[in-house]
Amino acid sequence: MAKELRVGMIGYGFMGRAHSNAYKRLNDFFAVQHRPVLKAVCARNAEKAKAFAEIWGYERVETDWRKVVEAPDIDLVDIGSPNDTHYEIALAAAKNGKMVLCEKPLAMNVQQAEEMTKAVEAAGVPNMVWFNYRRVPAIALARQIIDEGRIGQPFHYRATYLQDWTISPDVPQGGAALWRLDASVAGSGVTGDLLAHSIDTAMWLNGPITRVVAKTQTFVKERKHAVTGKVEPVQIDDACMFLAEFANGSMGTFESTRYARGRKNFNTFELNGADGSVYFDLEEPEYLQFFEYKQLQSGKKVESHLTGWRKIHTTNSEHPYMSHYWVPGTCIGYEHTFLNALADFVMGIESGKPAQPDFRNALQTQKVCDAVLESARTGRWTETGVELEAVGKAS
Ligand code: SOE
Repeated sequence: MAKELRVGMIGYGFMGRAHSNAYKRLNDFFAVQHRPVLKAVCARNAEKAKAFAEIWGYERVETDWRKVVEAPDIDLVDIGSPNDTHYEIALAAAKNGKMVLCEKPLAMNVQQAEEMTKAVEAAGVPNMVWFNYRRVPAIALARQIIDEGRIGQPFHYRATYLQDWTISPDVPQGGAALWRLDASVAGSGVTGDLLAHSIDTAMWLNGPITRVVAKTQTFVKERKHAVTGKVEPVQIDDACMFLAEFANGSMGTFESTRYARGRKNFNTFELNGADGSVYFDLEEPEYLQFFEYKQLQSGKKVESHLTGWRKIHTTNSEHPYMSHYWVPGTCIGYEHTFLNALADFVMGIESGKPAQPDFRNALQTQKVCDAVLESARTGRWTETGVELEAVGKAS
């Protein structure tokens, strides 16, 4: 008998849609005991929220998030609204004993993220942050390959996350879909928005980042605010590059911008170790590239004339998540990364082994983001203060 998981969704933007799709499709693809019920969607604009509720099948609309977090018929509060709202909603949701799912980045800064982590832990409520790229089958396969010891001692980690949608100085800052350009709402620019993804993936694959040195740049200095119409100084980082040291002794480079003409969502990483390397590029999401220096032949590891990069099409049923979908050779898409994340979360509730990244794990990513921004301000190497334990724990 299915157990209802009654959802209160805060926000109806890009992420409100991506998360809602996951709730709707969960039971079609995953044999879990819980059945999501879309109870309420909340947004300030009642008309838009109503239209959203009709499309996605939410039973009711609220315009005050407090009504959702206090409602007795809600089990899970999903925070898909802009970054400056995460803190207050998460604290109230935890206080009311709700499960909390939160869009990335967890918070505006480490201080908020720490309080949010304490709140969900004190309340003992299941929690997770939607770092969806961990759920790309090819990225999950990279983790498996690393765990199997096939990369050997890691030396280099290289990540890029490039987009191009803010190049025009005519793009306004603030308002509706443009809040990502408004530092008072987003907290930061590409560091919290894009590098948070790269950092989450990097620490999941290669362990804690201990020190960073960073440089940020703001190319367009002033933009019109979409709501007030005033031309105001731009406070976000348009681009950010940083060097990193990992606890395992390897070193990393991270590059992110929204000014890379032609790059729409170019999210890549490469890890080079003594015995092998992995490379991933989100523009070819179903492929993982793997280089194995020595291969097993007659029980011995040898380098041969056939040694080279392999481009693995991660669509077989033995690849992560793929047994839930179609036949080998057929792909899944961006939306399935959210579905896979939700499935992991629900299976975590059912098995008692919580899915990652929970708030404490995402707090570590927030620490790296804050250290990056601090380093960009001072020009100095900066300790991240990442709790090694919290990154190292189960996936
Ligand atoms: C920014 O353009 C953005 O929408 C991010 O906010 C998402 O987290 C990322 O996955 C896609 O790009």
